[in-house]
Amino acid sequence: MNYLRSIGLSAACLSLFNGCVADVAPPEPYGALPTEHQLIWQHMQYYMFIHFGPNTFTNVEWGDGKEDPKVFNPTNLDCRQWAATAKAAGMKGIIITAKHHDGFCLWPSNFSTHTVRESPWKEGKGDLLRELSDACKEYGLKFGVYLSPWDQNHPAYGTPEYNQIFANTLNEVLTQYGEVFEQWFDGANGDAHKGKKQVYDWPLFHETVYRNQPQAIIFSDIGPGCRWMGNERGIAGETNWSTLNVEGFGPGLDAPASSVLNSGDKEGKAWVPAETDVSIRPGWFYSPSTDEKVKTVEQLTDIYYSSIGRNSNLLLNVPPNREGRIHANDSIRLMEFKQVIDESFAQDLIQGATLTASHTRGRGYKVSNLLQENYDSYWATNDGQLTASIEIHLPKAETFNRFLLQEYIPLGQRVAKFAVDVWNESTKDWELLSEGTTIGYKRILCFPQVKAQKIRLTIQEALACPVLTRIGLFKAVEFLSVPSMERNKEGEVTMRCISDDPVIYYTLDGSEPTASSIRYQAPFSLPEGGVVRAIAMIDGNRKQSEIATVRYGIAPAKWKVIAPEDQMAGRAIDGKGNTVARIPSSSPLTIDLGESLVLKGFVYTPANRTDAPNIYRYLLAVSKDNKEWSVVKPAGVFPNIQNNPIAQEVVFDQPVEARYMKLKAIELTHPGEVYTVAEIGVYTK
Ligand code: FUL
Repeated sequence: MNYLRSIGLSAACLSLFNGCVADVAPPEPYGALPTEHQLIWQHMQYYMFIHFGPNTFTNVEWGDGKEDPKVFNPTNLDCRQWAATAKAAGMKGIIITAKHHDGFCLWPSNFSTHTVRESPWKEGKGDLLRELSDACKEYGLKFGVYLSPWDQNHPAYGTPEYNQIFANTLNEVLTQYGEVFEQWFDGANGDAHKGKKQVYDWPLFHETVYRNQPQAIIFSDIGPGCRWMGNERGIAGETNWSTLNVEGFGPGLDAPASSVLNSGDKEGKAWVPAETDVSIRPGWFYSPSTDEKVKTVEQLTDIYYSSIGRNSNLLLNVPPNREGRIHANDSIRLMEFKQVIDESFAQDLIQGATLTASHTRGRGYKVSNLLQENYDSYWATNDGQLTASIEIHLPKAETFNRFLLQEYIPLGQRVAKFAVDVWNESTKDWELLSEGTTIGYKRILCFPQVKAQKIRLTIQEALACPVLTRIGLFKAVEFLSVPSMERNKEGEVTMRCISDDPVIYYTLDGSEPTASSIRYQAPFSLPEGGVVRAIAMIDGNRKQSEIATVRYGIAPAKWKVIAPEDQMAGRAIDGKGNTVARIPSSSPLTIDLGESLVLKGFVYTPANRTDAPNIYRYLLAVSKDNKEWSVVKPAGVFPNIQNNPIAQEVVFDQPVEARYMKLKAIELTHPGEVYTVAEIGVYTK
């Protein structure tokens, strides 16, 4: 009997990842499951994206493939500096844009004549993929490759031959540089509606990847390895299933709606976890104009919680500059960000707590497993037991603002709804602290600081018996929010700070604000525009926020929309970026500036949604009298506006004098009867 029992036990142990003494069989896996490689990838959590190429040197986000390769000439390129920065930032790998939409190859490809070989860098003898893959090996980082199927340079693009050529280039990057952990296929295609059409041979591309790099995770809108999470702002869905229904969908134009990519599909048939790709700067490529616009530590920390804290990996883009180095502003920010995360999660306040569960599967699945760092030891309930609660009793009352949960995903993603309560000693009752839907690999709930000794997690809905591997409680660093600014149509600037009622100081000459700058007391007038920089301080100026910098053009006080004659069109010039004008596609937007101005450029702020019908191609004309028009931009493009709908600043080749301005939409991101304009501005300085 004993003998049989011991055989039974070891069979249960062997059959499971749980690696512990289990006297009951482990839960059956549920639904779609991660592969071994997807699991390894998920544990990576955080890695670097590098956008580098001709666009680095030309101030554009999307080159058109006609650039002279001579523009690519980094003066002091150092991939070891990139790798050292990524390593010090706590990242686990680097993915490089080996070929972006302009077709320029960062390695001397035999299948293109638009490569580093044709550039002056290292007299055409350089190979950037070699240098970066070597640096990654040296620093113990994984190496990944981005390749854009959309290619505006290759003469074969748009013909059936192109697919094989693309597979050949893929073959080159996958065979010459060692192991590739992720192959990134960009679904963006600015020629999708007009221009050259190419039907991609995805089975051929996938086969090429898996033949050479069987472990590689293939990224695209729909995987199969991991998926785009639907926006470039760093915000994964609060509900985020790692499962997705891919049947009938494809990458790019054929992808599911971005809202679906954002949250995945409950009970989706395939395991395609989310990856959050976002840039540390407003654009993906370096530009000197964004040196002061590197995301703040507070913004990066918010992104951490809305990506890694919501069951997604984080792919953070850090674009090297024209020297070929990561700019100090970016690397300093990365280190500060790491310090905040390290500090926030250094001490798990749950250590020493007593945990009691309403249900437990049996030996080997005990609730105290949740306190262990070991991912492979977990707590579970019996099959069919889909709800449960766990009480956490801390040795003493603690103050915390984060609650961390992890599911044991080798057995599938299960939890669909849960709540966290704290025990109120005065009312002698539970009080709801926070609620959530999915957990997945990692979920971090954020809430204002609370002090409690007893906390309760209730799993209210699960697709199969819950299987959790970790609970954590933390007191994370809280920021004094940067001041937010708003300017109305008349040019009056109002500043606000959401936290703590601080003192705000600002400057108008571009210099860094300090406690001796102008103290904000009431809205002030800035009709001619300029740069406003502001900082918030509390505690006798001991605690400071980061600095907010906003550049304003001339205020639209005297402006009128003269076409179309719809009152709603006025929203395009009301000074508010959150009110959106919807203009009939056939109608240009014509604005009377109320006086003659010398214009140096303009800015189009689109509706901030990836599914909005924003302007992609446009024509811009100006006039002194509303009769004779001269065209300033006959064929303008707002690159990447669909995926990254941020303000589009356009600088004119030379200043023009005008009283009237006409913006005509030539092509929309989503063709239809209307297009959207949140705001139009002009620069005169
Ligand atoms: C987008 C591209 O169009 C951008 O240029 C960038 O590469 C981003 C990561 O993906 O779809």
